[in-house]
Amino acid sequence: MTPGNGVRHMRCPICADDFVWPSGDPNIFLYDEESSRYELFDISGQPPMKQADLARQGYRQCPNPSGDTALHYLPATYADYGPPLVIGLVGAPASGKTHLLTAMIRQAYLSGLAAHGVTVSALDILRHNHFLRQFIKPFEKGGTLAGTGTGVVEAADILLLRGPGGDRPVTFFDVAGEDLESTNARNRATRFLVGATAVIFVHASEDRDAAGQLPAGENQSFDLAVERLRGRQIPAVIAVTKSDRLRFVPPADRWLHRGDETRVDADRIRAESKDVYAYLHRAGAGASLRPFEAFTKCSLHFVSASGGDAVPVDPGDEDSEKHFPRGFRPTRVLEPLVSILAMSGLITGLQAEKVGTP
Ligand SMILES: Nc1nc2c(ncn2[C@@H]2O[C@H](COP(=O)(O)OP(=O)(O)O)[C@@H](O)[C@H]2O)c(=O)[nH]1
Ligand SMILES: [Mg+2]
Ligand SMILES: [Zn+2]
Repeated sequence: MTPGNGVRHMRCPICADDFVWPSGDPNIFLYDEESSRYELFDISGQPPMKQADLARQGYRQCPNPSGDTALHYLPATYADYGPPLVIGLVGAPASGKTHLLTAMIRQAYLSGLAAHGVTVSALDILRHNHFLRQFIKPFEKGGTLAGTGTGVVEAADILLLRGPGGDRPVTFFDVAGEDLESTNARNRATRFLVGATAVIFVHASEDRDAAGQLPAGENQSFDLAVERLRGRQIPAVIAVTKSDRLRFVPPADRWLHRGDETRVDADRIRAESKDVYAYLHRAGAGASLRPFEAFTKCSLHFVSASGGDAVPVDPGDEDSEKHFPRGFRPTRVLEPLVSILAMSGLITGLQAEKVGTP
């Protein structure tokens, strides 16, 4: 990535354009809370310690050479680390993507990856604070999270993960399921797929429609993403979320009872993948298995973001707002991320190298 002359080509996670990173340019943007604006500062006059500190809080404006995206900013230190990871969530509307991502980032932040030698911090501090306020805090209070509006093109969060395989920026995308099902080629919301280095395919177990029926056997969001990613050998995982509904159903119950794993074991991940595969196959959700057929490295996981179904705030009124009165009990939400980190080389070792292989 960094040739001898120090020039570093980067791909912007937001607009997916490639450009030469302006390393050494002392002009960085700092966000001013009062005016809610990014303001340009020349930090070259500052002593080195202060420069480093300002850079950590600062931003660079993406030049977006193809000129197809509204003004956007990246953390000023984005290019100071190893190859960035860009992880996108793909799944039908209301499949549970936002709850899963929230539970996953929250737990990763609470040192949930420490057993794997991985630490987590916010790389884009503004973005992370927004994610914290918008999703993690309401989640902790037991509220249901707002649906993701269509047309979201920004990343949900940009973190710095430090692991045995190096320190790497990790950007997460969580767009609306409706956008993922759109066949409009000009739909910007799914452009993150161009720059994605890994995908979490999210399938909701036992989601029934208004008539109480299980959905028909297709999965348009998966199909469209698989088609667009065809030929790019990136790691993929299939997360069967809302698995709390399967807590009395073998063999899902056995996996859910294990809780978080403390080490990467390729055979165990393969065994869980087989069980999830069999579950989806039996449930008539063969269409949700397409990522497994399309990607050479793929693992499958039972997860639950909330630990149970949301119930109406007013028990007498099915249509009232819903919440989780006993709070959240996320189960195995980090396993899909751990698999991706192993398949991406951030978690290392003989076992990690075998994750996702048949
Ligand atoms: N039982 C159960 N319900 C969930 C879980 N995660 C999300 N839900 C419910 O599924 C609905 C859609 O979730 P959301 O994350 O907004 O889906 P998205 O549209 O894919 O982002 C919400 O009403 C949640 O209450 C879970 O792990 N278990
Ligand atoms: Mg959502
Ligand atoms: Zn950009």
